[in-house]
Amino acid sequence: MLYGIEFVPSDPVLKIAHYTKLAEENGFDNVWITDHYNNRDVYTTLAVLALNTNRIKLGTGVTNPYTRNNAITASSIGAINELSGGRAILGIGPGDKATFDAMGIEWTKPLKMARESIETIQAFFSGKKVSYAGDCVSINGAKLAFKTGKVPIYLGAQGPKMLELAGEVADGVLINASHPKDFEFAVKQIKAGATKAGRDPKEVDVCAYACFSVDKKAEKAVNEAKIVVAFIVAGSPDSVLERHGIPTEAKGDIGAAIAKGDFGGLMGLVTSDMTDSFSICGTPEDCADKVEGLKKIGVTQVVAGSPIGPNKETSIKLIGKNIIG
Ligand code: F42
Repeated sequence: MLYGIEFVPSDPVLKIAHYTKLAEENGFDNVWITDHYNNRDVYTTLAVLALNTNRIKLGTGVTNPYTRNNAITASSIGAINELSGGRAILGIGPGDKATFDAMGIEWTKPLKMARESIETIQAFFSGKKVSYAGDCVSINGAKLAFKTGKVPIYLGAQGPKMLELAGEVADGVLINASHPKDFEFAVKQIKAGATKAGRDPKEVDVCAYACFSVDKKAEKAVNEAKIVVAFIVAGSPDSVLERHGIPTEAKGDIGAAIAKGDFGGLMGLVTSDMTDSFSICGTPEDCADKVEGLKKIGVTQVVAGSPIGPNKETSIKLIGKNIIG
């Protein structure tokens, strides 16, 4: 099992650099930095991390092809690969519609856009002059003036077609989920895609990009996870809630509490079924058991995503000592 950690650059870059160094010292293999326009820029953050670490792999977790041209993405992550001595990973996905609406960017054909972008960026990494005339992507003879190396590409995916696409074309897949039921479904889809493309499914790093919260006191860890879980429930398709036996009406109540900013009320609406379905949380032993369950189903990397725990430094050390080992 590989271990990753997610940081959101809503925190200052130097604070993330401190946490990332600590994660490296505690045995984490990968750090993933989210990409939303309202936070600090993902490549600025990764550049600082590259200079402050020696071993940990550095990924966008995840960028998207709507806000940045694919040539720019290839150049940006290529520079991070050079700066870090070959430790970069490009996590890419179709992105978050709500933030694109706010930016005035039209969000069309996410599946097609993802496929065409991966194909284009792979062509840039090979050092060729790139011409691509797709439905969503158009590049007319662009070529990077430096060698990026072949940076692995991971696709952010939850839906059946996106997961299948990851199996066909990506080196890894970042799946926003925490429960074995979701991975049973996901692994089947990834395998189908890999088989269709004549690939060995084992080539694909299957990452549980999980809401993670660990503390020596289970209750503290669970409470810390509740707000993130509430947002996951509110944003989940009904089919996902039904898969976990969670009443779909809960989505409306939780959505209303979020809209009102009633975070106290939210804590009472998030049930233990919800935290169990949508997070890995509890004591180090509880979390280690859940990780073991995911490994059996075919997960090859667990990413400790927000909130990580009530105290990030303590939680990073607990994961290092008790889970990564
Ligand atoms: N998004 C961000 O913007 N920033 C982040 O930092 C970020 C991090 C992140 C980490 C892990 C992760 O798993 C996702 C993350 N995301 C982040 C979200 C990510 O960018 C993607 O939006 C998300 O992973 C994609 O979710 P999804 O697999 O459910 O895909 C959606 C778009 C979907 O509807 N998929 C359908 C499916 O079955 O998979 C396919 C829909 C389809 O077929 N569409 C057709 C097409 O061509 O696109 C068009 C259909 C039509 O009618 O036009």
